[in-house]
Amino acid sequence: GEAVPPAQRSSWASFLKSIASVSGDLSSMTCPPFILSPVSLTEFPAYWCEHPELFSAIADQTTEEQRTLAVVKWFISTLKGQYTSRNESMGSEKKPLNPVLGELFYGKWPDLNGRGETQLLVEQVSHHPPITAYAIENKSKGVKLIGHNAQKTSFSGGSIIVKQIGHATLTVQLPSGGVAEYLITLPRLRIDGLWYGAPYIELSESSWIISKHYVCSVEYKGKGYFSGKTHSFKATLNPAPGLGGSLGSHVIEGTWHTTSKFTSGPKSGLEFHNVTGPKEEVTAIGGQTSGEMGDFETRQLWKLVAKGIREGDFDMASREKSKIENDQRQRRKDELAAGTKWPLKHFVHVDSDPTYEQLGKLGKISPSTEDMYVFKENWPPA
Ligand code: 0T9
Repeated sequence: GEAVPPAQRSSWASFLKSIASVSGDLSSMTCPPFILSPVSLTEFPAYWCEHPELFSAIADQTTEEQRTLAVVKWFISTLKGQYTSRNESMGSEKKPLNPVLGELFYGKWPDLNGRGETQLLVEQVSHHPPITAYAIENKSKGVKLIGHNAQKTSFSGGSIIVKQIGHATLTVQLPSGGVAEYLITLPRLRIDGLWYGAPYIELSESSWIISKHYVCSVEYKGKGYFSGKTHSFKATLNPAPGLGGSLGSHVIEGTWHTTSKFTSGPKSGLEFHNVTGPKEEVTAIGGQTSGEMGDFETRQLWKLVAKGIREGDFDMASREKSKIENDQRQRRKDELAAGTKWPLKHFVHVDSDPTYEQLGKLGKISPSTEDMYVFKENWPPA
């Protein structure tokens, strides 16, 4: 392909050959250097809050209908960062650093214009398969997102198909004293452009946002489908079964990386979301404070590997990466010998999630149950 540096063409070709045969987990495969990203997957949950004001606005709504629309608007507005930002910052999708067990990333978005501070906490809760758990919370507004994600990959028609495993739950503390809960599931990804060495993501199939009042399905299509445009979506919001009455239905259509509008319902014709403006990067915290997070803070841990990748010193990058991997292997060996297990810091694994099961029934969600990582609430000391 055109984007592949001449010296790396044969290694890219053999990488492509091997992904066709390896299925399930691509995270630990060796790639040619041009496709490596210096950023670990533990930093990805920050994409959920690139628009902190949309996250906090969820708390400011006064009706179920408005609150649901605010949740959907925040969700759709995160997709641009989640799925196109590596193309924008690095020219194509790249292979992220594969987090080690116990890797941590903490961050925050400051209080501005009364929206309150939002905190981010991420922990790598499994290495094989890779599973990342996160908590994002705006305490002053009472809005909290807890979730985890993993991927199952396969190869089909020249593309990598990524099935996302895991889900998130958004909770909102209501002035009445109650709590509104929203189950959020994740779309399927297709990674195209591999042949040319310029991978990019398109979303497909559907994901859901479900509360006890509303069921919202989001359908994703790429070029050549209902709008003919890349990154198209159609969100359909309907009152949960048996809850017609005062709750209205809405359909929203557009492209998730730009704008969308209501195409059916009482707001038909009005703009829904618009992410053509600036986004807000997270401020990483703890990278400089050793001790509490120590060497497991992601930017600390990967510092020299990332430097090597950024500066084109791939010998250093791979040497430093091997050091990290050897250290991990030794830790697992020691734990096995001692009959101990690496303790998770912020999460507890449970086999099923009642919120997922109950709300999931209202949509066409499979599987019917999923495990989850319960957040222990021991927020890092300031
Ligand atoms: C959760 C997101 C996820 C993580 C990444 C598939 C992928 C790892 C998972 C799903 C976030 O909320 C959203 C965005 C991008 C996803 C990554 C894209 C990607 O390519 C990697 C996989 C593991 C690879 O690195 C495949 C090999 C590579 C050469 C293709 C660029």
